[in-house]
Amino acid sequence: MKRLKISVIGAGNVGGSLAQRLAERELGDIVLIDIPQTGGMPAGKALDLQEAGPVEGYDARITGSTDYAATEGSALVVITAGMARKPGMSRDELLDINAKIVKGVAKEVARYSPQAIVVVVSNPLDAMCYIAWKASGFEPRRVLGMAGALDGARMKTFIAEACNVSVKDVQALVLGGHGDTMVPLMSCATVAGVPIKYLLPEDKIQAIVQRTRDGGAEIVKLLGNGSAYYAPSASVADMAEGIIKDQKRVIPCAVYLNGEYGFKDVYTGVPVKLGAAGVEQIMEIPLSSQEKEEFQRSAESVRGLIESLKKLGHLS
Ligand code: NAI
Ligand code: 2OP
Repeated sequence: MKRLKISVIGAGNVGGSLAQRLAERELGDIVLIDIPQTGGMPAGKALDLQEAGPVEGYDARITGSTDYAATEGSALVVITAGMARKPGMSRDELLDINAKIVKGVAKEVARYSPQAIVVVVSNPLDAMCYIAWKASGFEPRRVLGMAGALDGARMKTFIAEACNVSVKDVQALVLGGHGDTMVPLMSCATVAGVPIKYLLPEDKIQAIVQRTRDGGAEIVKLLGNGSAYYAPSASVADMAEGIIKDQKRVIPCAVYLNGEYGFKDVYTGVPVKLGAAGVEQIMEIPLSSQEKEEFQRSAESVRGLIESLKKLGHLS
């Protein structure tokens, strides 16, 4: 069977770590792309990963380049290009600089891989999905963003720790934008199907909600330079596997809403079914009035960023 091509744009921390995970899962041949100013860096990382193949036992052709021609005919493209936040910086402060980068990248993706499915990682995530969608001209089901998988993984980690149980038995769901207003849905959190409200007191539950919202900032502060990449790359790898293997995985992702949950013309995080066609179904779940209010606030904050993109001239 012919191996599919997966291109990762931005060969930095997330991009490099993601290329390793994709190779280890043998999801296809991998192309790492970065800007010409990085010289041989993408090719160097690619060769290093290729040489790990005989040790790890994976078969994948991994190449790196600063020329988008190498990405031609990709089935899947992951955009990790852009600046990461520094301590004290919010994701939203990356808006202007990363909008320019993501717009340019999305145009190259559309030029060389017109049939690709695009997974956006660059921040601020939901607004960058919107700009990638517009700049690519692709239908919305082929442009989605990674956030809920990561935020949910953080929430599961904190629940497992608080309950002293295996992470394998924890289920959790985070809706909304990938920012301070995200909505960790404690009503959907369970340990092996047992609702979390029967296992933890309210103050512990609220502490988990807040730590989930602050999850990215907690890592930024600890690292001192740059942001998280191991859990982000693992989250993208799960989405990539769901798409490449047509697994029909249900994973929360940032997707274009056209009436679902009462929102129109905005990208934000909701549970979706992922398969070979990209976003194959948006799942609408009932929410309490408080959850609805929080979700509304989160979607409105993404809408505010999209308005800023318009004012800055990125969406004209
Ligand atoms: P990084 O700084 O390690 O890597 C970014 C790479 O992008 C650099 O190698 C840079 O040269 C490259 N780049 C810049 N402009 C480019 C262009 N026009 N074309 C191709 N490559 C370009 O940053 P890191 O840690 O890999 O993060 C990347 C982005 O992902 C950031 O915006 C970060 O905030 C975001 N992120 C989002 C997450 C999410 O949950 N959605 C999780 C983690 C990171
Ligand atoms: C995170 O949540 C930086 O958005 C990234 O770690």
